[in-house]
Amino acid sequence: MTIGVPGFPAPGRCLVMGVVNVTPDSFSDGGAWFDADKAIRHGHDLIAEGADLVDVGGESTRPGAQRVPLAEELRRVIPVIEALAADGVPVSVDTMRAEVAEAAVAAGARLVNDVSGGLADPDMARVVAAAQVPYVVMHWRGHSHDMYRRAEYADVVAEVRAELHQRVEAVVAQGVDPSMIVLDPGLGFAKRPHHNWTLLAHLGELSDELPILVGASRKRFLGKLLAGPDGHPRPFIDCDDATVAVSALAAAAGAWCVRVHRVRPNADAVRVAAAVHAAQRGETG
Ligand code: PMM
Repeated sequence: MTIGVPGFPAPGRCLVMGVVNVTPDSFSDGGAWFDADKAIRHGHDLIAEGADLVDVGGESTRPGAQRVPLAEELRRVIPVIEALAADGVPVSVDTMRAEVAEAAVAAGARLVNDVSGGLADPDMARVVAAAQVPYVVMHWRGHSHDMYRRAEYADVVAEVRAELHQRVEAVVAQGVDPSMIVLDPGLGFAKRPHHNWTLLAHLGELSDELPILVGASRKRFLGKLLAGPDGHPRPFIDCDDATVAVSALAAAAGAWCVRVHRVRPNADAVRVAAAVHAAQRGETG
């Protein structure tokens, strides 16, 4: 059973979040939408392809990435969020900074997606609580520049679950409404490939009551799985079919939302998963 989130549709299937990276250096789309007009157009295109919301981010979190100054992050994302929201597009903001989240909500963002789960900025939970918008709390162990150093787990599912629940307790203590929280295992963030596969295999065990978002799209662990005979990982751009497979499996496991770069095939995949689920319940389509 998929658990819902206030303010978002409950269409009886996993939702699809389309990615709009307003960055020059994201590993997954390499600066294609760095220009604001292009980013806005891309957001509309993703909605036309079936996205339920678009996630606008101005800071790359690729492994090894350095931080972007606050003013630059604001300059990148706020005009894009403002324009898309004014056109009625449901927008989330992908940021670790409270000031960016606050400005994004004022510009019309309906959800805050924080890959640090509130750890990067002590003011984030307070801002989200005041804004009364849903909040994605992702599993995170530190900034991208050295995150693989922290990819040590004895039991990755138990540790991610416990660390996420500690974050939930912390942000609820700062005023965030528990019914507004979405959990994310943080695939690729301080995780080796086998950690990501294990988390996907046990998605349903991450929480008994909170909705789950999965971000696997174009990530390196997919490229590594699909390495050719020479052992070189498949380039991220050729990992969209594998992303679709993950979306179908995540949706079948009850995920609330998948975060993806190519929307149409992933929107198809979550509909397939929903049709199978309905048939399992004896409902005919
Ligand atoms: N991954 C990236 C960025 N933001 N947000 C959430 N909630 N979950 C993720 O897994 C996630 C994210 C990195 O991917 P990108 O650079 O291709 O956007």
